[in-house]
Amino acid sequence: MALLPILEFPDPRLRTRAEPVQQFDAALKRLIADMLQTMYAAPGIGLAATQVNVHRRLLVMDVSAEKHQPQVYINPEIVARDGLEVSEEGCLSVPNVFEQVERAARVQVRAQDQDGEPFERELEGLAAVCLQHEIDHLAGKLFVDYLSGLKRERIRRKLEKERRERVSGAAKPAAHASARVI
Ligand code: GNR
Ligand code: NI
Repeated sequence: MALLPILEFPDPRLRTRAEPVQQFDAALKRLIADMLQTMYAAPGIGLAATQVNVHRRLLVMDVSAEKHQPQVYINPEIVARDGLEVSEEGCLSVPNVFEQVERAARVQVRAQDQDGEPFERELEGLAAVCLQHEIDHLAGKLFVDYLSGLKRERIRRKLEKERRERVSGAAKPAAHASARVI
């Protein structure tokens, strides 16, 4: 298993539309295992393939308290939605940003499992929110797209500043590094 790097807003690769999964093979099972490990390590409650720069229609989630109920959705489609609910969302691709987003309160999803077997499931609460958030990723959409342009620009500037500081901080040796090695 491997931890996969997660793309961060405003990386343009997050805007890619994912293509359907067609091969239910060993490589797909390895990708699912890697995505679950990456999601649990982050830690997050969901992860879409788009976020790890794989542009295929697949996502994983685990909204259980104990984090032992992995769910895998391949080629997911929402076939029915009902009600509206506002809740606070975050995203591993938009670190440390939390904003209110309105979504359908309940959804019915049709998808395939890792062997290609079709199934349908009704979700509500956090699972419904998470699934809609992940399906958006597969269409190149981020939760910040529901905010005002002004708010999104502010978030973009904050993340780009943090990234610049991370990069220059990593390049700079610690003040007493040479004293320590000698
Ligand atoms: O870990 C995550 N938490 C979360 C909280 C509220 C609404 C959606 C999410 S999904 C997010 C992980 C992630 O970025 N998935 O794409
Ligand atoms: Ni996300």
